[in-house]
Amino acid sequence: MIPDSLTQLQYDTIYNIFSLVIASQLFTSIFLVISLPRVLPRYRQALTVAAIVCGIAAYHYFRIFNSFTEAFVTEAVGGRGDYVQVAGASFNEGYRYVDWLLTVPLLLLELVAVLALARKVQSSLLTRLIPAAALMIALGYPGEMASDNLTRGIFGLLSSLPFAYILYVLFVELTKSLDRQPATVRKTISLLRLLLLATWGVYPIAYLLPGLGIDGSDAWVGLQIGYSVADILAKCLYGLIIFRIARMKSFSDDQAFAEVELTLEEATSLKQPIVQNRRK
Ligand SMILES: *C/C=C(C)/C=C/C=C(C)/C=C/C1=C(C)CCCC1(C)C
Repeated sequence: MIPDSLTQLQYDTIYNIFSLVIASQLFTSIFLVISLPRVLPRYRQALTVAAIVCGIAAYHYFRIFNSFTEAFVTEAVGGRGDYVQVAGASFNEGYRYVDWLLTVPLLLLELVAVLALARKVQSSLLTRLIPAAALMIALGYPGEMASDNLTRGIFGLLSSLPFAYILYVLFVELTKSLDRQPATVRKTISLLRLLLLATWGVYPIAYLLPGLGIDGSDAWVGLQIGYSVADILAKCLYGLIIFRIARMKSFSDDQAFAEVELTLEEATSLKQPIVQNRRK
């Protein structure tokens, strides 16, 4: 599905988007590591995993970026002209799948870890979510690498089955554990879940583009933009919301910590829900 040539505009757009993804992933990762002391120890695992996810993605985007600049070249003076694939080099679309195979299960781990559920509930969720996530990515890979639309369609469909199962676990099973979370946290978790749905939903749509009869290189550029923007939202923004949840839970668990971290006014306004939580 990789086109033989790209216009100057298409090349520049992809080049700049990849660069944006590297900066976003790298610095979100650093921010999350620096922010570890700003939550209670019991929530640090979730933040560590979030930082690792962004770090892994930053690494893979370096590789993707290099693969892209090696695969497409122009002969035009000053680089103003079409870019064509060099003989002997090709853009490696597979890097994304290596990245997702690691990061998608970790994103689900992040979510479950920040909830700090009872150990049994936690492991029951994870033993279902993690294999389903790995299966979803593994089944998508042969479709993405295939050069015909039929193979692409079949594996896309197969990969959608574990995807549907993940959504079922998150929106039906997980809901049962939410009523034990503090009220403010519950709202943020629902928001996070919607973000997950909205951003993860972009991947299968971008995957479909080459099959929709759009001109080859336009569809491919659309797919790269779709995956890249979704990666920023599903990893960076998601990680930052996890951080916010961990902060809120830290404050509601420990008044002394809230008093150190917040202004006096903010800490006092928290007192009510904290007392209620302690009683439970
Ligand atoms: C950070 C990367 C993330 C969150 C990647 C998520 C990827 C998906 C949800 C991919 C799903 C796919 C389907 C449901 C069908 C077509 C093939 C895939 C792999 C694109």
